[in-house]
Amino acid sequence: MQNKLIKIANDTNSFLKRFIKNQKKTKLVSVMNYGLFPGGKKIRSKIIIDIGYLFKIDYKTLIIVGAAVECIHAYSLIHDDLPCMDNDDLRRGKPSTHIKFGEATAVLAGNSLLTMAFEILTSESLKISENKKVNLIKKLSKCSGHLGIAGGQYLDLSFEKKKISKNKIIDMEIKKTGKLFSFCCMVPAIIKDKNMKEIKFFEKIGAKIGLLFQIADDLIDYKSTTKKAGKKTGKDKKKGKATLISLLGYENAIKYSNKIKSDIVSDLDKYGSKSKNINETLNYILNRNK
Ligand code: GRG
Repeated sequence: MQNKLIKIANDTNSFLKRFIKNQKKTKLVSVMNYGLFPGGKKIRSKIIIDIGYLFKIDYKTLIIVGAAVECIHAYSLIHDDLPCMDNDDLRRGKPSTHIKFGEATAVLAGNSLLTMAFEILTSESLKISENKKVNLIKKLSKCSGHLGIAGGQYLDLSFEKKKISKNKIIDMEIKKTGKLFSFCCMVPAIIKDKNMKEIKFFEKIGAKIGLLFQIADDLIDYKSTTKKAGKKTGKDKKKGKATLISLLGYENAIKYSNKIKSDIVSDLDKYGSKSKNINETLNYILNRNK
């Protein structure tokens, strides 16, 4: 698994470096590079590749769409670390972007990464029809805005230090984290021109993967160390974050995440042995320590 992630990370970063090199150099681009490279685990790209494998989609196409997703993800992390959001000074084992370059510059680099995602999806290097590009952009923009990541982040901040129900926590986590995973899971079905029903099926799989991912992330915050995680841990409790661990307790949150994992595995059972790659990724998500 680790070797596969390293290959995907190398291929994604090579694409992104080439893409940025072909643009005019600006001061802001070096700040964007700081947020993007070497980057994180590339788990979202791995999921695009795994689901793409179910439909035999060309690897390069999937890497390019994954690169766009990684830009949105890097943007969300830069903004998430700002003092007005989660106020974290360490990210991916190095000072957060605003610590290194200042808040205003970090905001602008984040915004520029957001728009770069859409530049990538419209670029000529992505060899799919214009119609499919529009469909990908439609979904990605919806997953990123008030119905998705930004809306989920708003709920996350507004839930701090309040008693929040399980359903509301799940809704917030599916928006904040799950929507980008939903997009990743829908990409292959969109590229293969599948019908709405099948696209919706993958959207739901992505929401479950996102929830699983967020619970694992909360478990890392709860039990791991800053050194291992490359970001500050033990923050959720201090900030009074509404998480499934704070509501259900550590053991029950683990039980719940195992149940979500088995649900996803049985949802994908119909793809037979082709689903072994995505199943391997689910195990990685649950057992990772960073
Ligand atoms: C990005 C549209 C948009 C809006 C910004 C700040 C914000 C609004 C949203 C924050 C979303 C956020 C940070 C969700 C948490 C997701 C999460 C668990 C991130 C960690 O992902 P990993 O572990 O990170 O994949 P690496 O470093 O490995 O890439």
